[in-house]
Order: sequence, then structure tokens, then C-alpha cells
Amino acid sequence: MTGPRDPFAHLHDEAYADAFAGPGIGWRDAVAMGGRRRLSLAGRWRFTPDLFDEGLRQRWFELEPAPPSTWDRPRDYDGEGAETLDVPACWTCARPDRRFFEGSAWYARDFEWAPGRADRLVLRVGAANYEARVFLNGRFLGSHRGGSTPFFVELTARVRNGTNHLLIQVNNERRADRVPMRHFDWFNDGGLYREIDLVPLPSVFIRAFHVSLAPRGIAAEVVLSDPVSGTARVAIPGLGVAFDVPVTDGRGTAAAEAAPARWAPETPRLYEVEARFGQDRILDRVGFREIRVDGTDILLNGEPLYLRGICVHEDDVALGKVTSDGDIRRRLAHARELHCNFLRLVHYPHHERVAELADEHGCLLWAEIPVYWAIDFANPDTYADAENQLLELIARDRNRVSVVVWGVGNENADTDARYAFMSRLAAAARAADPARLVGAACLINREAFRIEDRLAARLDILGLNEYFGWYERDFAGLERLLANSRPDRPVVVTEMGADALAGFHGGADELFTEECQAEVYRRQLQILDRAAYVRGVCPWILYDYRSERRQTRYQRGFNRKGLIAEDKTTKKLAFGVLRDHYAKRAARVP
Ligand code: GCB
Repeated sequence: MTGPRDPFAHLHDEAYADAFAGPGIGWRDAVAMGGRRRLSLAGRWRFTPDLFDEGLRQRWFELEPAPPSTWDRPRDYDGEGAETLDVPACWTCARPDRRFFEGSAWYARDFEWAPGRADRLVLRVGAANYEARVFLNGRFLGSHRGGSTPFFVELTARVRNGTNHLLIQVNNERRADRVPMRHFDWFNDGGLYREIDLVPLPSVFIRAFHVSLAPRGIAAEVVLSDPVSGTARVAIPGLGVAFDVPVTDGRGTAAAEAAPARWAPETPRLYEVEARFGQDRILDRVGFREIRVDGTDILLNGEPLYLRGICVHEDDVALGKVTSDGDIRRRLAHARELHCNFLRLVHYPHHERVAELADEHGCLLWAEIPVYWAIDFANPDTYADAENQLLELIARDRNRVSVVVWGVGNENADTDARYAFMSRLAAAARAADPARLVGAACLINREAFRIEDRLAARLDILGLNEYFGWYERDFAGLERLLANSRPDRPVVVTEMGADALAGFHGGADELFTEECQAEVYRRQLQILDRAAYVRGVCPWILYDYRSERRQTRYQRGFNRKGLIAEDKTTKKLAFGVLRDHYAKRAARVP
């Protein structure tokens, strides 16, 4: 039996997903968000796990939610009677039996709309790990890949007067062609775990708005939703400037004379800014600073800078990848207590509030995408996915003054395919944002003990992940490495550290003790301090975090290299070692 009425057709259809592969939603669909009215869709959604992908095979999205008494034939999907789940949340944290669920799940909810309320309506999804497909009133609108960047879907043409039925399929399967791939050292959460909003918009709206330092003042760039021409107006009351930006075919740039105070960690000065075009208006708070490298120096506003950093994951024992202002402020407070001026946000884009709060607090950031370990570098689709994640991150955070480095990769073997992939990615970052630095965690020649990575030529900052004293128990290798290397640009140690179980004490050479971790920090910091080209240190990591790769009696599903346990409260001895070291470094001229 064949044909659309064949009730078993879906059982034989292995190409069922092909129809839902496009249109791909990407960075070009972004909407500038500052100060916009948002209608939050947070709250209870109906939730249906779908391990076998029946929803796409059987076209569940075409079924209007209705009680079984009204069905004309049996169904496997009961939109109305499904269990409920909070959004934002990770399904992996909602119920113990879903902890390791990897596959598809359907989120459904209704919303009311009256078309007169706005000319256009866009859905903004803060993040969905990893792939999402959006359906409105039975119609597929598009799919998005990448688990940590926001995406936007225009609903205008499909939204109807009255009740609307929104369905989002999310899939968190680990796969070799994804970014990251199957194998990584953190927890694979699933779901709609950041804010999700309806955004009412005028007929022409501002897609992107960016302000930056210019040679004699400031520059502004405006990108509109449509290729129209006209004049945008930009005002920065704190600088006493207001100026026009002529827009042609939907794009325009202009500069104005101004003398903004320079933003720096010690002086995190921000200015309110407003951009208007037609009926649309964007508000933001921006800072102005210059970051560049000169030889092996990093210069912030022309002054040499030493990065006193710490790596941080976005992870919570109870909430998974869901974060909050309180959680972010705690991270920044712990960083301040350590005398840090820098955070590396590993290994994927963190919540946008991190950079907003770092702008206010005066903390420099390295933001990165999960081009992590051995992703499928030869696969053009994988490249497209990585580049889209990078450009979505840049589109989201380009006005955040605290972000000084875009990280394009972490510990990737120096193959030709990787070199081509990451060179292109570095070029894409520079083209999208010429005013920031590009970095990556690079490789070491383990025979010659030298920093050696072809990618270095494409970067402003060489990140170095090295675990001398831990994975290689001997510190002599670090001394050799530093003595043998002659980098022509700044090196930042983007990782070093050791596992320690909080409360487990013993000798400095006893693995997993707090004493051992503290000793690794002491020796590492002492050695690293002597290399003039090392312009910053960013140890691994602030808090212990969930990682299923880690299963010894001391780890039990946690990477224990935190300076603080996973309760985000209990400090280990190494915390004090780093704090005292950074206190001294902060007092020194860099
Ligand atoms: C690394 C990775 C980081 C790991 C860390 C470790 O080099 O970049 O994600 O978790 O080592 O703990 O070994």
C-alpha cells in the first residue's frame, strides 16, 4: 500500500526529516533587541518526548489540539493531554528519568493574537539545545542549529486573529557533524533553556545597530529589516551628541565628533544610546574602548594589559544550563574576590546577561563557540553551522564593550581540514567585527616542547591549554615549553589546573586532594609569571561542573577542577592561592 492515505507510510519513510531541513534560520534573521517590548512565553508548555522522531514522520504538527473524544482515528500524540514543563528549563533537569534523554521532544503552547497589535510579529528563542524546528498553526516555518545562540522566526504571515498554536521540536542528540560533536567535557542538556518571547514590530524595523569608537569620536551603523532608504537618528545624551545616519537600501553608517570616557575594568563607564528609524526605536547602554595587540603586548586603550582570568562554564547542579542574574552576579563577585579582570566564557555562548553585567562591573570577556576537539572539519555543513553560531553571537553581543576576544576554537589537532576551517572562521569574525581580537586555544609540539600551530598566524592571541603538574605530572615540561617558544604575538594561558574533591585533604603529591591542586597552582603561577610574552592566565575553572566523562570516586560525574565546589560556595585551597597571586599581579605595572 502506498500514497498519502497509507496509515503505515511513515513506518517506511527514512527521509522524513528532509522536508524540515530548511529554511535554515540564521544570523541574518536577527533583530536588534535593546529596549524592545517583549511578550514573554515563559511558563508551562506542553511537552512530549519523541525518541523515535514519530512527530515528523506522522506530522504531529498538523494535529489541532483536541480531546480524544473528538478524534476520528487513534493518535500517538496528544498535544492537549501532554505533560507540562517549564520554559525556560532543561528537560534533563526536570525529572530524574529524563536526565540522559537525548533525542527529540515537542514543546507546544497557545497564544492569543490580534493582528492590529503590530505590523509584524517575530518569535525570539533565547536558546534551544541543539536543533529546533518551529511550526505555527500547522505550518513548518524553519529550523535552527546551534545550542547557545538566540534565533528569530517571523510569524507575521502565519499568525491569525485569536488563538495560535505554536509548536517547537527540539533535538539534543550528540552527533559527529554538530558543533560541538559527540564528545565533549560538559553535560549535554536539552530543551528551551533561555527566555522565549514574541516581539511585536513595526513594518520596517532595526535588525542591527552598532556603535563604536571612531578616529575622531564615535561611529554608528544601522541595518534595517528591508532594503528601504531614509534617515536613522542616533542620540547619546551623556556625550551631548545626536546625529543622522543616512540609510540606503536598508544600511547606513555615520560618524560624529565626541570624546567619550574610555571604558576599562577600573572605570566601567557606560552611556545610554538611542537609535530611531521610522516607527522603530532601539535603546542600549554602551561603552567605548580600544583593544589591540602590538608585538606580544595586549593594549587596552593604548595601555599594556595583563589578563588575570578564570574560566567559567554555564552549569548548575539543579538547573543545568538555565542561569539568572543572581547566578551571574555570583560569578562576577567570585571573580572580583580573586582580583580577576577577565573571564573566559567556555565553551559556547553564555547568556547575553553575562556580557551586559560584565559591562557594568568592568570585567573583560573572551566569548567563544563550541569548535571543540575533533569536530567534522571537512564537512561544509559543519562549517556553515559553526560560522552561523559565531555570527549569531557577534550579532547579539557586538555592542558589549566587555567582550574583547572572539574565540574560534579549542584544542583542535592541526590538520589541513582544521586549518582551512578555522582560518575561514577567524576571517569571518574579523569581517563581522574588525574592532575585536580573535583567539583560539592552540597546540603544543609535544616532542620539541614548543608552541606550534599553523593557525597562530591567523590569530591575535594564542591561547594555550596546558596541564603541566596534572596530566603531565612534571612541571619541567612547562619551563622547557616557555623557554623554547618565541611567539610573535601575545600568549594567554587559557587553561591550566587540577582536579580536587572539596574537603579531601592529603599530601601535595596525592591526586585529587585540595593540597595537590593548590600546589599545581603555586608552581604553575610561579613559572608562568617569568615568561614575558605570557600576557594573561585563565585557569580551569571557577566551579566544579557536571561532566559524564568523569567517573572516578572523586568525580562521580563532575569535572572537579573548580576552585569552588559545585555548590558554588565551598572554596578549595587553590582559590586562596590564585587570589593572593592575582592581588600581587594587580598591584604590579603590567
Ligand atoms: C581541556 C578542555 C576543557 C576540559 C579540560 C580538563 O583542555 O578544553 O574543556 O574540561 O581540559 O578538565 O581536562
